[in-house]
Amino acid sequence: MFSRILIANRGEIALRIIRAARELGLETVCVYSEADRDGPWLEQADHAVCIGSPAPLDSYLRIDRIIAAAETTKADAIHPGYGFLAESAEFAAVCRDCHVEFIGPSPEAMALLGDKISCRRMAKQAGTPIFPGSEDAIEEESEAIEIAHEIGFPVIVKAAAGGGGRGMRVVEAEEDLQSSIQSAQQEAVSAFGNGAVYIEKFLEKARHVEVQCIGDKHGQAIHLYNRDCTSQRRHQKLIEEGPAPHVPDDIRDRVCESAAALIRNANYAGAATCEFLMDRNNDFYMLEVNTRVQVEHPVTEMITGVDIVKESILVAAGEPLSIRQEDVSITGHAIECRINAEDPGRDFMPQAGVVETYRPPGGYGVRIDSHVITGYRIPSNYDSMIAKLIVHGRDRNEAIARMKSALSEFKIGPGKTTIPLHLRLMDEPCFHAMDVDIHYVERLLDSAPMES
Ligand code: MV4
Repeated sequence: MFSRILIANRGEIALRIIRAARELGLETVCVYSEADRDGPWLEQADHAVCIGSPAPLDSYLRIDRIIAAAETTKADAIHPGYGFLAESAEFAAVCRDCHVEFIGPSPEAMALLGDKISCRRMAKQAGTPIFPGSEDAIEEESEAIEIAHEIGFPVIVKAAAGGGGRGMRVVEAEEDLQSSIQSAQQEAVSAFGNGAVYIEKFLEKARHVEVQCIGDKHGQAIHLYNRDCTSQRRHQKLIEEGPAPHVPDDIRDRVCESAAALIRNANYAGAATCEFLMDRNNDFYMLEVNTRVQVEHPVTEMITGVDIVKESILVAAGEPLSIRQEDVSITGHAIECRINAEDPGRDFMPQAGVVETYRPPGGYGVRIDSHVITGYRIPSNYDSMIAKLIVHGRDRNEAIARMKSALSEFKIGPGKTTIPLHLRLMDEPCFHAMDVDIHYVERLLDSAPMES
């Protein structure tokens, strides 16, 4: 087992990792930027090392400085959290070369699943459902036309190295195919340094359902059931819940088991999430695999009782998974609302500045993951998420009622937050009925904007 881990992240996830490490009896080192000098989470760490100026490229993305901090503080492992270097195979490889354990998958497993063309190939072998489409990168316009006619328009052109909605083109008809492939290739080269693109069937209306998985270094991998993340805006999730509502048990189990098989076949150690779209017939199609712990992992912790962050540290240290698949079961329902320092009435304009009022809710079944305290100054350099409010209930209706109560109790100011939007969504009939698709929040906001 490790004795000291370095946390290459900030904010709520840094605090979440500190708490998990402390429970395991491990010391923690946080690296931080000059903008985070007064970060409240740093007080909870055993050591803190400044690694540069506020711009992420000068601090949280500086592999050399993070490794130097690990060496000078004698940390034996690095947890990357999410964002920043979490999905950098290069960072994982440098950690290995420097004899510090990367808390996450091997660079090989990360590369295999991070490239969406090889991930699709792995998924096919594991029996994980994918969209009909190309098996290799598009080399010639003629193959693209052939595949597009096979699967039928509309199709979508995607970058193998893309993700989170970057480098995609929807193509409605053959005459637009070539130009879309070319522009997607160009965008992929400049954004990711890899111009490989592929095509698959485009699905217009769908729900976003994902499967939480975790693997160890002994060839074991299990799933921790699923979450629905359909409530999103511009590829930023707003609400996540689990288990995903209205997925029949037999389909859920089949998809979850296929996701665990994919992770197992990739020799994957650590937490992973397989993302899917689900159509109105409850058919599933894998989109991509996220090779890191996710923002919404608490939803799964609340319904399974598995501490995903602790488990990911243990498997990185070489421990076998502490639970077997047959020991994982779901209790009740959990919902997470992301509280962002943004004004939903002004196109989600970021609200940097001092938090003068911070009164979080509490009570039975309420969990807050946040690094914020009264007087905290939100820097303008980073993500605007300042808290995650997670509630657990015996069923979905109880969880919704508990979320409404907790949201109404949560006071943050003077800057605006997403709390009023969440209160509105918790009352939407379409949310209650799960009569939703990945575009419903944007449609609601277009038809009736929030007040500022
Ligand atoms: C798709 C799709 C429809 N059909 N693929 C967006 C981010 C990346 N993870 C994949 N994405 C999509 N892939 C096919 N074949 C629609 C999206 C998509 C989306 C997916 C999940 C959550 C929100 C989304 C918003 C717009 C588009």
